[in-house]
This record gives sequence, structure tokens and C-alpha cells, in this order.
Amino acid sequence: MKTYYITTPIYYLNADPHIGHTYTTVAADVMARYKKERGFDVKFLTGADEHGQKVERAAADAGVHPQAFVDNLVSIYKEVWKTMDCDYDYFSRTTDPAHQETVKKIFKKLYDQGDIYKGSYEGLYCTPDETFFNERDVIDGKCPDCGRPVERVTEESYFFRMSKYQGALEKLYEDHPDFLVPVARRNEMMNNFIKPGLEDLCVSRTSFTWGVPVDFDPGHVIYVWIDALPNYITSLGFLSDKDSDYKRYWPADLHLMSKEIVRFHAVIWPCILMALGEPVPKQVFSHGWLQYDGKKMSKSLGNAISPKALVDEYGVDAIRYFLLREFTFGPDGNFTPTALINRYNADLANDLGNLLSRTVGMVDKYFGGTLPLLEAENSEFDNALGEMAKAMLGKVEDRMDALAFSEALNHTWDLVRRANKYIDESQPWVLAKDESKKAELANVLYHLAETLRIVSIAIKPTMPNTPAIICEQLNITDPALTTWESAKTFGLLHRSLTVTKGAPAFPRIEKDK
Ligand code: ME8
Repeated sequence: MKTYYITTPIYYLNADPHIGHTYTTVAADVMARYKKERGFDVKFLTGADEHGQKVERAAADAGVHPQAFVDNLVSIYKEVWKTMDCDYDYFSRTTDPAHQETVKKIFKKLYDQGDIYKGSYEGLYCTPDETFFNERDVIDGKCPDCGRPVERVTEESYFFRMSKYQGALEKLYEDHPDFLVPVARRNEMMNNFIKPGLEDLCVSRTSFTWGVPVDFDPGHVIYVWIDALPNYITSLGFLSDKDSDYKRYWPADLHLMSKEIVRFHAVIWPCILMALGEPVPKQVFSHGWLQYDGKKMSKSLGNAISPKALVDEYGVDAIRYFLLREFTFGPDGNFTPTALINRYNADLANDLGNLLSRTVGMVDKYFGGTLPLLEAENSEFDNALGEMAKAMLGKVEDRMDALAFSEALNHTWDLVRRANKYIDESQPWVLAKDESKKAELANVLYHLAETLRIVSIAIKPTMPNTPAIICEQLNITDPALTTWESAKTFGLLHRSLTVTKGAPAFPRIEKDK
């Protein structure tokens, strides 16, 4: 069986997650579910990045031990992933003793082979982001990422000899143009970081203690990226005696993240892996920021939206659908309540919700809930709908494989809208008035039900709960009728199907809410 290993970043544990954090995790979850549907042996990793000065300070402010501080936040994060139906296989924690042991081994190995050396560092440091910047990157003494002031720091540090991997990294980018996508990010990394020459990287700190210690030099803790990035392999048992997952799933198929940490994943991480003599991930994909009022959503900017509040109001499937359908996966996207309500009402309440309730309602009204077994010739409308339904999943697959979630969903909704139009074309209410048109009428309703079956399969990865609602109302219980591949055939549903009327799947939202 082919494997598929996908990761999100491990999130900093300094605040409750907002809907921006969930953007990556939901996308990764959708991709993981999609690959499972396609028959892959999938592993999906998310987790928590728990060390560093910022956590140490926040815990001190809260008057608790840093471990207690991060344990509490981990449970909050896990609750949010449950709320968002994100079904991960590994929850990576950098305070996990096994992770720490492997990070120490990695550090020691790189030191022993001369890829880590001791020096002294002077630089401009953004504490909240735990990132050093060059003079040329800092804007008026402020961090180019978050806009907060940077501090000048001088200290004895260990360095990772990244400059040594200049040639190998350039070759990676040349040989594998898809290593980093979208192409704009690839160009940015090439032009801003790789071509100007890789600089050695500071990988230890002495100014705080909340981190993995350098065991051969007390006083130094391993600085964030050599601790955080290897989580993707420590979780698989790398350099431990339980490394079967590492052997099976590494290299990762996809690292997902937003643009501010691309450099770490697409420049520093491959250099670390090359130094370790291990394969690099197959692909790094960077999406944009979810913004609110044109600014990156973040707790510190005060524009963070709580995932739970949204899910309580609209339902988890609607929020997952909105995140992936509304914004193109790649550029930044602006989150607005109006866009959410419009999208919900148009696509979910009107298009999909109505298609289901009209179909079930008409089977109920015209045939008492069970379609009769009558022979009818297909009309041109029946044939057109059937052909479109059969072809839809192939188009979805093409777009999903390119991480073009919005386009993939749009292919499914093209069919949903087509089916609603088909109702208008076929005019079941006219057929119902004519006793001799009973077979034709049953055939129309059958085409609608079968289209809904196919739609319910295509939406499974994005909307994990809605297919059950559709199947319940159409009484689909045979697992053979809900497999991914079954959505490429039209006409599998039993002709004399029985429906069960249910509550509207997506009740309309009044705008003034
Ligand atoms: O950077 N829009 O953790 P982090 C879209 N610990 N995505 C967003 C977002 C927004 N407004 N806000 C956050 C770290 N994200 C490090 C990573 S990995 C070895 C270590 C998502 O908590 C997005 O994926 O700051 C971004 O890259 C990630 O959260 C950063 O999370």
C-alpha cells in the first residue's frame, strides 16, 4: 500500500488557537482524509512547540511551572482539533522525553561531524517570534514579521554550518522544481536566502533554560529550530529502537504551513536533513494568511476569531467548507462574517441543502416515500446530469492532488447547481399531474437521489458529517455505495429507493445575525 505522510507545523503554545491556526490543520485533515479515500496508508501529524523564552516568560507571568503551562495549552489545542474534526495520527510535543532524547542525539551527531561548532552571536532578535534577523531585514528597529521591537543580543552560541550545504540545496531546488510550492515562494527563497549565500545558523541559547539542554555543554539549550523541526522525524521514532514508522513513512509527502515559516522548512530543514544524511521531504507547500481587516489574524493583534464560537453557530462542516472553498489555497485571504454568511446561504442552505430537501420531499410527496420500479427512457436532461455526475470525481481528484481545494469543491458544486437546474428543466410538478408520466417522474427523482449519493462521497474529506445526513435521508446503508470509487459510476443506487424526511441540513442564516 502506498504511504502518505502529511504534517502541519507544531504550534507555539503561547495562546489559544484561533481560526487562522485551524486553517492549516483543517487543510491537512482534508488532504489526509482524501488520501485515505484513495487507498493510501496515511499518517497525519500535528503538535505543539513548547519550548523557548516566550513560554518561559508567559509561565512565570502566570505563576506556574512551564510544564504545567504547556500541558494546559495542549489540552486546549486538542479540544479545538476535536471541535474542528481534525483526526491526526501523531500529536507531537517537544517536551516529550523521547523527542528530547532524539534532539540531543541529532545535535551531538552534527557536532561530532563538525556541522555544529561553537562561536559567538550578535544579532537582532524578535523574542515573540523567537527569530534572529539580519540588519537589512529589520524595519525601523522592528521585526519584519510581526512589527514588534527587536533586541540586540550578543552571546556564546553553537552554530549549524548551513553554508556547507549551499551547493546541495541549490541542486535540490533545481532538480525538484516542485519541492517548494507555490512558485512565488520558491522564487522568494531562491532570491532572498539561497542565492545571496546561506549563513550559518545560531542553534543554541544561554539566556533561558526552558528547552532541550546541550548535554555536553551545560548552560546551553538547543535553540528553537533544531528542537522544533526534527519533531517530524522524532515522532516517527528516528534514531530510536522503535523506528519502523520512520522507515515506512519518511520522507514526508507534504509539509504544510503559512508563509512566515517557509524559510525554516524549505531552507534550514533540508540542510539539517542533508547533514544527517537523511532524505528531504517530497514537498513543502505554503499557503497564505487568514486575515481580518487586512491584517494577519493573531491574538497579539487582537483580531483572533475563536473556532469554537464559529462551530457552535454554523456547524463544523460549514466552517471547514467555508475555509477551503472561500479562499484560494496559496495567497492571503480576508475573513469577514459577511463572506461566511453569504457562502453558507448560497452554497449550503440554497444549493446543497435545498437539493436534498427538494429531492426527499418530492419522493415523499409523489410516491409516499418509496420510488416505484417503473421502466422509463432517459430524457436528454437525465443523460446530461448522469454524464456530468460520473465525470465529476475525476475533476475533483485532479484539483485535490494540486491542493486546489476551492476549485475541487467548485467542481462538486457545479454538479449540485446543475442538479437544481435539472429540477427546473424536468418540472416534476408537471409530470406528477399526468398519470402516464409516473415512470418519467420516478426516473427524474432517481437521477436526483443518485446525484446526491455521488455528491455525498465527493464532499466526505471536507465535510465529514454531512454524508451521513444525506445517506440517512436516502436510506443508503450499503458500504459499497459510499466508497470513493463508487462515485465514478452512475446508477448504483437501488431504483426503488425509500427516503426518510429529515430536518434541513443547513438552515438559512438571517443576515442581521
Ligand atoms: O510558527 N493564517 O508556530 P505558530 C493562516 N512553532 N495560518 C495561520 C495563521 C493565520 N492567520 N496563524 C497561524 C510556529 N497560522 C512554530 C512552527 S514547525 C516545526 C514550528 C498557522 O503557532 C500557519 O500554518 O506561530 C503557520 O505557519 C502556523 O500556524 C504557525 O504557528
